[in-house]
Amino acid sequence: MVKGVAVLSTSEGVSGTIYFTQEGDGPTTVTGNISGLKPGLHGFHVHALGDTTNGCLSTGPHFNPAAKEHGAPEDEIRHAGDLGNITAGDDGTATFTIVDKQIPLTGAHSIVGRAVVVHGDRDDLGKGGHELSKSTGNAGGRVACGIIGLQG
Ligand SMILES: [Cu+2]
Ligand SMILES: [Zn+2]
Repeated sequence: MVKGVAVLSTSEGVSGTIYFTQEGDGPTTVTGNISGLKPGLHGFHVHALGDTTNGCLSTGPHFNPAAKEHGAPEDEIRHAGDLGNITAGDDGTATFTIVDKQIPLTGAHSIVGRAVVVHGDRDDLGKGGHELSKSTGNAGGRVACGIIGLQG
């Protein structure tokens, strides 16, 4: 079992911790608890870089080793980092579990050392018809992010 963790940091009052586990070559399970969000849906992605020198802006685009267009987690055509949306309740807290096969913690396409990013708006999953739909899901600003590191 390989484990990872990302502690979110932000300038906008959002906080949370995201945990990752992977057994062998199996899917990765992502569990998180994030507070301080606006109620509703928020795009949630793995971005390519673990660089927060300029806050969440410097984490680069969505992690996309297969050079595909943006999509939904269940789509054939998607970025590896496309984890869809998380939902914050009326209290601004999102608690979630995501199981995904494209975000391993080991190997050539490992997400360790990259970043998780939470967006201000809903990810349209590539289907919104906006000029940004096929690249970012038009999910708005980056309200929180954290670098994915190994956990013991
Ligand atoms: Cu993103
Ligand atoms: Zn994407």
